[in-house]
Amino acid sequence: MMSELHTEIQRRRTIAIISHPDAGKTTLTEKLLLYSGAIRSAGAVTGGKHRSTTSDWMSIEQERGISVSSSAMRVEYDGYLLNILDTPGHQDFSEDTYRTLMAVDCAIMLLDAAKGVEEQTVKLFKVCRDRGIPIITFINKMDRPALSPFELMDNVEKVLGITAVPLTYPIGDGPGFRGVYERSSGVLHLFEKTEGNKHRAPVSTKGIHDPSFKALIGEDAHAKFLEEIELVEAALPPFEHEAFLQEIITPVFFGSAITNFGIENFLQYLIDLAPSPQGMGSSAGLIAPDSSYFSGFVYKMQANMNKAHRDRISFFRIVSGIFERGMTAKHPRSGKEVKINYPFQIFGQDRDIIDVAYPGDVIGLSNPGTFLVGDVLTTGPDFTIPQFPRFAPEIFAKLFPASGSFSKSFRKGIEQLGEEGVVQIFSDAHHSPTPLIAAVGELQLQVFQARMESEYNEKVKLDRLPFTRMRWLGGDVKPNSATLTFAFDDADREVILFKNDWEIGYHRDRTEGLILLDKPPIA
Ligand SMILES: Nc1nc2c(ncn2[C@@H]2O[C@H](COP(=O)(O)OP(=O)(O)OP(=O)(O)O)[C@@H](O)[C@H]2O)c(=O)[nH]1
Ligand SMILES: [Mg+2]
Repeated sequence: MMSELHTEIQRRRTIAIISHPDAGKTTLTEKLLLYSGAIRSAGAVTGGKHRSTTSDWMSIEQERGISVSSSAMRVEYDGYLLNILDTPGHQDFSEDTYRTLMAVDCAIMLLDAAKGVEEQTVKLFKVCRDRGIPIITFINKMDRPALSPFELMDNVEKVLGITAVPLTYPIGDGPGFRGVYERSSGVLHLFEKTEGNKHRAPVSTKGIHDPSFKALIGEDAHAKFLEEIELVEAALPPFEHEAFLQEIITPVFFGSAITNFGIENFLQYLIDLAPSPQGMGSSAGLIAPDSSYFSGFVYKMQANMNKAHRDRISFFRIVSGIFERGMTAKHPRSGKEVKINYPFQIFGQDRDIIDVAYPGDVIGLSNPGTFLVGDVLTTGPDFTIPQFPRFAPEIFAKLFPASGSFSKSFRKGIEQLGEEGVVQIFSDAHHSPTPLIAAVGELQLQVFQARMESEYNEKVKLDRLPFTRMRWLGGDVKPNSATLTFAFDDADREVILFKNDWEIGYHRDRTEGLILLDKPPIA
């Protein structure tokens, strides 16, 4: 039993793919699925007519070609099991991305080779650092004119403060990008494009002095390339796995997800580099993956993943022990025992019932109404995990059904999408049926409207409200003002909406004992 658990832990890797919008996360995810054999032909996120990838399965994602929600995929490669979580890059959806980062042991940080480290990458990098997640860097879009490899590595070191150690080195860039040089073996991996990039790119491996390689790129380019490699070997620190795990260095890879150049090699490195499932810090101390009891937590909710089922799935990361279908576990938040009869293995939009799962696995649970993000299940001691990040909303609107009638599906849509965190839902001071919705960014409102229409068949109208701040009351003292707008959150805690920071300060100065919090008070 224990040795089964150890073996299964050792062969698992749970990894999130993160970056600034548009660096190619979804495209890379799709290609990792292709190269691991999980899919036969890769869909694409392109400007073209056919837009479909495994991880961007929502219709709004396919229409717009951006990810709005994180998704989970599982692949098997070389005897290893990888749980790959693709995340949205846009900052309006970063709450979802931050939650996903709670569920992984390693992150792939993508950079656009022409742009280097971008604003959103910096924020996500910091979250990984805070959580102690080691980071593998993949420099993508080498098939486009790129910054030089040295500029890119310098950029990573200066902006992020981590030592960049390339394990591969690109051969050319833009139309002249041929493949990558693998430093550990000294071997060149030269690729050829395929029609539509749907299938594996044919690869040939050669030595660096091979005459056919010299002929391929030309004598001058060859001489320059040899010089660069010499410089790399002389100037760069060696790669040390321990320093990577401690986030002192990040291994760097170069490639082009769209043309499949540099992917196979990268997949192998992912398995070698990424740590196996780690324990989780909790109120009961560190929960080790090889604990004798089963435990884990919900990091995400998603409604209507599958038109045939129309249900809500809780994405659950297993932290310790062996999970078996039909087992009963304690749900400490409610104090109840929960039986899990329908655990799923998730693959983008698809799902299969699974019978057994191990630490590191992300499984889908369908227990309607039982779980919220952050909930724990355990067959051992009760524990809670650190609070999930919650962002203070800055955009507010009053919500109406366009039809004028408050139907059952209107209420259901609000409840379920609110639970998912697509937007935050508040009721007004009179608990009237027209709720207030709150969001961090504009795109969230658009996604909410689109999903209300496509998933709940409800056209909704939003009347924007002139507020930019919301605060929870941290005590009994309330500001005495007839002009302020009060509301209640999903747990019936009172909040106040403000037009700006100045207004917050104004009331703080005039009301003795007033406590205003930008996060819900901890119960
Ligand atoms: N030239 C080139 N384009 C690429 C490459 N990888 C992705 N793209 C294109 O870049 C655009 C964005 O790709 P996505 O994979 O959707 O990027 P993403 O990081 O998932 O974007 P978000 O999830 O919205 O943050 C698409 O048009 C892709 O076709 C690449 O290696 N080379
Ligand atoms: Mg994406």
